[in-house]
Amino acid sequence: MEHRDWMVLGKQVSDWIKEAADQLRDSLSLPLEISEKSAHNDLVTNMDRSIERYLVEKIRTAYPDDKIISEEGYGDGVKDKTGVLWLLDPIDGTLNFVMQKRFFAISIGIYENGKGKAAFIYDVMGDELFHCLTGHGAYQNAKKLPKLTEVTIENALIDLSATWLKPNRRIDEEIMTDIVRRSSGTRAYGAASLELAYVAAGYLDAYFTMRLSPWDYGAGLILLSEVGGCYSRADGTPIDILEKTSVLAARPGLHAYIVDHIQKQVKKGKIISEPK
Ligand code: 2AM
Ligand code: CA
Ligand code: CA
Ligand code: CA
Repeated sequence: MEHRDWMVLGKQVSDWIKEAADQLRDSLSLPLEISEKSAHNDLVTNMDRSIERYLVEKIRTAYPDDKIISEEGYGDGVKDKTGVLWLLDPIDGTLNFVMQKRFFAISIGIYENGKGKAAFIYDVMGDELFHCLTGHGAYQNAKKLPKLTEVTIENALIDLSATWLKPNRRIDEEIMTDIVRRSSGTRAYGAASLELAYVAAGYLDAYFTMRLSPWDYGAGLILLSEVGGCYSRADGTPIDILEKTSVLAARPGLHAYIVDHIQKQVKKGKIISEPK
């Protein structure tokens, strides 16, 4: 493989993202074409497709040997982690994009032979770029993010996507009850990449969700690693970046505490299972 200048790539990707974000902001004054995917609240718009097409073309032109996993179908059918792999979500938080016209992000995580190398999560309307080149620190715009410290559950703000509170077969609703009751409070923002970036930035102490795809969490996990955050599947086992998975991300210490809690609940017979 060619020697890659990650600094050059970092500047390039930031530029592409800013251009794509301009297109997204401009689109807010135009009519959107919206269609449903798996459910009434699982949407895709013409802009999800057009931004993905735009970014995929940039990547393919600059780095023709790289592989891409992306949400809207312009990427590759990727079977293994060898080489350079881009995990790309053109709009993370499509429901927010459609309903709120804010709080959505462009998310790009880049892995080399399975190891996180670079991450970019751009809050389009907030004009906030979270990024890192592995080993060089994580940034929120120009501000370097400090390493994460520990926090007790009583002082923790926990982000939970509430979808699992609806009746479903994959998780018992009570599995997190004690954690939630003991915590300082809960939040849910509806854009997984930003929620992971907020854990990395210390605005949230933990994020827990039952079903994400590689393009949702790819960048966020790299960013989190760079500041010493911890992550795993709900039961504490490792995440495979080619798979749909539950994600539990948190400050060190708190992560172990929540995993331990979930494992005890499972021993008592509560159900938690991974997405297919
Ligand atoms: P998306 O907007 O790119 O689809 C919403 O709580 C968060 O979960 C968003 O980051 C959303 O990404 C993600 N998500 C993953 N799978 C989803 C699904 N099937 N339906 C809606 N949101 C999903
Ligand atoms: Ca989607
Ligand atoms: Ca997403
Ligand atoms: Ca998306």
